[in-house]
Amino acid sequence: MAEVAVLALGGNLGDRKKTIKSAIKQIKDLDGVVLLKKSPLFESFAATTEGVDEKAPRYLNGVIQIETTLKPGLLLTKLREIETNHGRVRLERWGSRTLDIDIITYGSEIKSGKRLTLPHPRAYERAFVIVPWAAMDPSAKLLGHGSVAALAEDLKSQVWEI
Ligand code: A4P
Ligand code: MG
Repeated sequence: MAEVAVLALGGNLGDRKKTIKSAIKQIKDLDGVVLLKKSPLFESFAATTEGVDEKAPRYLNGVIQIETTLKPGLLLTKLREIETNHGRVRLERWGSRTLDIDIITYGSEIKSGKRLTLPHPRAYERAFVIVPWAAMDPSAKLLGHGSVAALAEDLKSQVWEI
């Protein structure tokens, strides 16, 4: 059965726009995935484990909505491969990266696993996820947090469209 999922893409190293566009194309080309919607891209300062770092390279972020027959675990594996194809190296948590792809929601699935937590546990408070999502889908709801557009109202000063 096909489910609708929301994916967030972001990066702060290299040609960020080119990387995100290329990653969206590779996601679209996966067997069992149809691209439904994509957001505009927004820039923001890096959120690090130490707080907001205005001196670190700025991130570019966007979200997409897909329909997929891939189960969440397999989808995550495919997305990790696409990150690696774009030069992602894992050095430190929340460290600079060419490309990060997170699964924000997968249908109405709720799970808290070692490898995968759904919905993404930090999505609701992240301007770089919520603001593009609201722009892409003004009527979207995030399980446990309600209207994405309402969440975006409080977060929109932290990101800018480029
Ligand atoms: N994982 C669990 N649930 C999920 C999910 N729903 N989607 C696990 C994707 N992955 C999920 O991720 C760490 C682990 O999370 C994986 O092993 C996966 O099994 P990672 O991509 O290896 O590392 P990460 O991205 O550094 O960690 P994490 O915890 O995903 O961080 P976030 O919350 O994604 O934050 N600042 C700006 N401005 N823009 C950004 O995009 N991104 C981050 C990363 C930090 N600061 C940022 C941005
Ligand atoms: Mg991540």
